[in-house]
Amino acid sequence: MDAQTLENTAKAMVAPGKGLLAMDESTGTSNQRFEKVGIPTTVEKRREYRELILTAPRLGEFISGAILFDETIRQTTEDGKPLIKVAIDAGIIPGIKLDTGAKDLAGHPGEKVTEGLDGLRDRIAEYVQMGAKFAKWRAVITIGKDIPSLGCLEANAHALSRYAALCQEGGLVAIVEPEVLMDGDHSIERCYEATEKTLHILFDRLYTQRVVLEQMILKPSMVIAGKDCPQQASVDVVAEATVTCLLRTVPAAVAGVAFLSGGQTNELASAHLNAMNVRFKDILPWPVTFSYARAIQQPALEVWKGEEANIKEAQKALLHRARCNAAARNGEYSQEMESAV
Ligand code: 5MM
Repeated sequence: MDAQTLENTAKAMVAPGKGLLAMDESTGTSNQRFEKVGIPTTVEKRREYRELILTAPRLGEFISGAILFDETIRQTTEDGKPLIKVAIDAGIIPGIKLDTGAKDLAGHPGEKVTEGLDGLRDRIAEYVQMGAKFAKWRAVITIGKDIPSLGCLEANAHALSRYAALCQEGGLVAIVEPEVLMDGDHSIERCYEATEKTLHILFDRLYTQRVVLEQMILKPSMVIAGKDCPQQASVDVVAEATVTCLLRTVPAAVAGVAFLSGGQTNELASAHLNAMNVRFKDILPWPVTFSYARAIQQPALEVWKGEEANIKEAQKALLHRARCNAAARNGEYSQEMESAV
């Protein structure tokens, strides 16, 4: 794969007015989300749901790429069309989750390291053969008493960098996702410190592993107070803290920044992204967009409930969030858009 092709793919993933749809929930996560709304946790229901998403009319107007799970990339629509082909025909670039999950980090109670490096070169070759153009790997960083530790940050940065280098060697754009979790009652200041340290160490390791920054997308969490913190910062404060943190840590050569939503409400995830693009558009060195899972999918899942009769309404709900976030990518989102469903 030549360098220019990877750079072009990365640019297309963060194109104006578009962002990424994360639909790569592993079976366990998908089951948890289905159970909450009473949907049977079967392979067939997951297939139906992913078909509902990828066949949503006009999705490709707002979604540049979709991150798929291994099960999904091998599935077809009810009438036999490969789901990856459905994405491509809708103008959506197909990507694949490559990590195999976050596991307990030995010697570091309460912390995780993401696994999946063994055999990765061969898995990449298979997914490239199937038509994937980019990949994703997520590291999980927890804020708590005396954590995150240096050991956790270094182990995850090492794995993310090895993964990204293998992707580029094999012909995939790498989405590098270090997620600082919102779980807990920590302040926005603590989140800032943890995120800054995470990103400093990560970009040091990406350099060491010779990862080409122009061929990767950073998928960070926003700098935000923990879910249980009584003092939640305003939209403007979150936007400013996040942009400040990224400007201090993320090289300008990175192809783009695509945030995860991390458990924020749908509307706040849109509002925060919008505020960054409105207030800092003149100084952001990279395109700043979304790579949301819950903040795009959740309303659709709740409308669908696993019933065929609800598919069209669920697709409308999905498209609404995709449209709101695509507007936020351009700094054109407004609260009024929420009532225009
Ligand atoms: C879709 O969820 C992804 C992780 O799934 P597993 O934990 O099941 O492996 C996750 O990486 C997701 O892509 C991002 O965190 C974005 O999701 P949110 O919901 O935070 O926007």
